[in-house]
Amino acid sequence: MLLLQFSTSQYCRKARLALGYKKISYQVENLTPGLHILKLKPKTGLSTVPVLLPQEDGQPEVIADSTPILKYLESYRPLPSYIPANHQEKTQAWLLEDWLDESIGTATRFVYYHYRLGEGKAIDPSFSSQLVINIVRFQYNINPSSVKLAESRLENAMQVLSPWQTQPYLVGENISVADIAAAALLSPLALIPHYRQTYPWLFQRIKEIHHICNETLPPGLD
Ligand SMILES: N[C@@H](CCC(=O)N[C@@H](CS)C(=O)NCC(=O)O)C(=O)O
Repeated sequence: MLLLQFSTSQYCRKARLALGYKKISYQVENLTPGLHILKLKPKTGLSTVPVLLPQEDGQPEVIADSTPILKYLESYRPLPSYIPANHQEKTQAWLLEDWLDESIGTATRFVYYHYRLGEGKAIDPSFSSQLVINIVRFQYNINPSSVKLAESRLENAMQVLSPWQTQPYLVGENISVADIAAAALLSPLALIPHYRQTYPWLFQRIKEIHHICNETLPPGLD
């Protein structure tokens, strides 16, 4: 299988966690931001990574978006499963996955890029890095007001994710798509001291999920 990705994208990390959990061997192709559209648009009609190319007879040619990728991998290799068998837990896990994708992954992006341009500039002050960050800021309309809203969404998210304070998994007794999504999509916060100091349990769980999924730890936790 081939995963088209940006190496630093937390949505691509989510796909890698799923591939790693299922012990599926794969290769990655790192796309160049900006030029990625030329490669992706004709294949998927979208401009976002991750995109998975199974490259096997009898399999779909292309799967775009991290959620369909997780669903596809579950059907491709059902065991070990990251979807609860219990109906209520399954619904809960997918609900959390969708909320993490649509709301919390975006809020994390806003807060993270805002930090990288200000207090966190020293992480990589190079011209090329700051240029990419500025393009992302422009693309997603990241400004002090939208960052403030994102920060308050993240504070709320910590309440929703509070089961992680006392138990290893967000839903039920086993790892689920909710843990995989949370571990990937919140991982950029590991570089921001406020979150590290206020929510140490969050980063402990992120580390544990990465170990279970055989995935390299994100920057700040490595
Ligand atoms: N809902 C999508 C979100 C993916 C996403 O936002 N990817 C970003 C990188 S983190 C991207 O490809 N941005 C480039 C663009 O929008 O052109 C998923 O889960 O795959």
